[in-house]
Amino acid sequence: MNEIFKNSPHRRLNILTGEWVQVSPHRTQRPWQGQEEEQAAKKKEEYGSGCYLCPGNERAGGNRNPAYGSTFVFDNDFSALLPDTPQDKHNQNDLLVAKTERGICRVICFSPRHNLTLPEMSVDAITEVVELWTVQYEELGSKDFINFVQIFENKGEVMGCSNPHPHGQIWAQESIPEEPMKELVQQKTYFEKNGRTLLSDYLELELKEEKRIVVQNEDFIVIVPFWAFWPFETILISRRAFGSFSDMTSGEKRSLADIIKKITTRYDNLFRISFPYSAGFHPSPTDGKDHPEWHFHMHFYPPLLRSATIKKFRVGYEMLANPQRDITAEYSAGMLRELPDVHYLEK
Ligand code: H2U
Ligand code: ZN
Repeated sequence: MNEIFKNSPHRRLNILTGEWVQVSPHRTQRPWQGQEEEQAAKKKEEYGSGCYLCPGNERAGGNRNPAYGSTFVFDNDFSALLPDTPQDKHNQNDLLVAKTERGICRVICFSPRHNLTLPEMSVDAITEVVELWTVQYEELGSKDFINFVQIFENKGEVMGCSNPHPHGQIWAQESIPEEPMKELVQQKTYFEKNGRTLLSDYLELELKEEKRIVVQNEDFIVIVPFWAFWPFETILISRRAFGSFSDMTSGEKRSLADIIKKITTRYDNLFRISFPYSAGFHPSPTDGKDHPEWHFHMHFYPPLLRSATIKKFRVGYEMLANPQRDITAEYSAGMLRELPDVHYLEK
């Protein structure tokens, strides 16, 4: 890429969604401030008596958790989607359009220990979480009316996470939701034209250029995507082109656990805090069709910009016109790449 792009306003195409991001690198001529507003790391208790996710405790809905020893999954007590919704459609002059939506929402506890987060868990323990995601993807995806299984984690209060106990969610539903739908269109178009998955060709280019790669292992690579919108956004892509959890070998499952530990550790090390984000997988749809175009990946969308407390706001121009960022993807990738693999709390 020409030097012009280093210092001049430009737009970058998100090839997975077909949408553009405005990049304004000239605004970051000011040097990196790097404040480390270290939040007093109060060590939380291993068990929270008031926590609705801890083993043996009662949840808000009145159900009681078993004394689970590793992972635990339950139907969300306040599910946004319900499996037995009666089916109906509404259309008034193509102006007022609605349809009912069936689905299932679940909550997954990653560990019985209240005071852990993914980067603080062992690769073995994270592998158990990967196994559970696989079982859930398969069980929910095999249901007739479930065409997409969205697995995700909200981490940190700024991301609206309601409880520090390590957990994630699953929303499985009838429709393919908006983000995966855009990715389906883009990946399909590319595959039909080139006979290869969009992300394998993208990965090949990134491996050649190297400047946006954060960390990699035998089976997965984490990149700050060329089109990143969030300051420290990353995408985790499998080296091998496969579609979902069901296609992973046991070696790849362990590798996935390993790379998740590596990227989340770097995130925590960046500002020396438990780094907030929303992250989730995009596996192939479970609509009963073949998806040779679909390439398994995971997105991390962290809201922080310059320190533990300075967050990027999606306001003004971004709400009304277009997503925008200042620091380039290359710059963010460099910062994350230079951080150690060992968690700052682990000495
Ligand atoms: P977060 O991942 O954003 O923290 O959300 C936690 C979910 O847990 C939320 O969807 C559910 C909420 O409905 N929940 C239960 O199912 N049972 C409870 O006792 C409290 C929270
Ligand atoms: Zn807890």
